[in-house]
Amino acid sequence: MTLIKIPPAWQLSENQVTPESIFLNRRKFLGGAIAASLAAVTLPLTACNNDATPTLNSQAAYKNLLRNPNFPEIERPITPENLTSTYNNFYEFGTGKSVWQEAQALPTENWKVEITGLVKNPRTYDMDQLAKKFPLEERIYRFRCVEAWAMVVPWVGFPMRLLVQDVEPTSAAKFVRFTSFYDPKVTKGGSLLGDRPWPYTEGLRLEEMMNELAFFATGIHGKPLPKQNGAPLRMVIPWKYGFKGAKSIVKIEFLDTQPATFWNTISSNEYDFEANVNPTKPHPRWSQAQERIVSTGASLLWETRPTLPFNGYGEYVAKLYS
Ligand SMILES: Nc1nc2c(c(=O)[nH]1)N[C@H]1C(S)=C(S)[C@@H](COP(=O)(O)O)O[C@H]1N2
Ligand SMILES: [Mo]
Repeated sequence: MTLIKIPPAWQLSENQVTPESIFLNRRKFLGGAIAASLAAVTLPLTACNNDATPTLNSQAAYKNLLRNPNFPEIERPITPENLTSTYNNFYEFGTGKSVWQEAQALPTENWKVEITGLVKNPRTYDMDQLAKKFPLEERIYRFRCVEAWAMVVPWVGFPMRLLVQDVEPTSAAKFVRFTSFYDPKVTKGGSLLGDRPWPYTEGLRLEEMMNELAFFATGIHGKPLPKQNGAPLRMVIPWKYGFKGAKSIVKIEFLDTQPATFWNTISSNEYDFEANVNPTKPHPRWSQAQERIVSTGASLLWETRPTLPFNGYGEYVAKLYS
């Protein structure tokens, strides 16, 4: 009935597997991969479009989610929902970490995302169209803010590469700019920072956007994204610092030159365009060698761990920078 009933071969483990069942699911995956790939050949893929597909904002789209077994639990526990939803950066709504209440002002109904620039098929998607086109999957990713705090987040969404293939960039496209929602009547925290280059924008090289890890999230913890986490659509680039992951995206533009971005424009020596997680490259005002795992209680008491190059994702992305 839903778009996620006929998974590709690699989408076999169930949502919300417990740590103990991970090994079982991996074995099931190895054993089932061949059968599933045969099934993928014989089953009509158009089955995805038959019934009324639940909207990305609705709870129903998040039933029976399939966790991508390439991104299962990692060596760190998943950050609990009460922390991912209350410890945030969203400067449109305020400068502190407790912006979740202010962020409830974000109007996520009838959301549209415009894809424009150097593409053969410019489009404006609403969230239903995105839901029909791109099957949702769950991925557990490390998350590392440039401020040296870290989480482990179970995102739900789809790989950016699928959207790129849908709009077909021309050969002139080399960069992509992502723009967040901004309306000073709503995003009232924006002015607290003084004069800033709003709206929030971020950018990637097209090759980075095409990498397997680059992800659009519509959900978290098996549910639609809360507004404070960037509903209804946000970027997740797990090998880069968190500021590269713009929230509440309204526009995606394919460009031939590197775009100016929010933090890079404000302070280019502190927030470079590339912004890959790198323990050996300190921020001008603090070391990046260690990170603090977001927990309850005083942040000074949080567990620290060594920062991993590319946030632990070198096997996927180091080739982009060699
Ligand atoms: N539009 C917008 N996107 C944003 C930000 C922001 O202030 N505005 N903050 C960034 C930073 S610095 C981080 S660390 C992450 C935080 O995401 P989270 O609150 O979901 O953990 O969002 C990023 N995306
Ligand atoms: Mo951040």
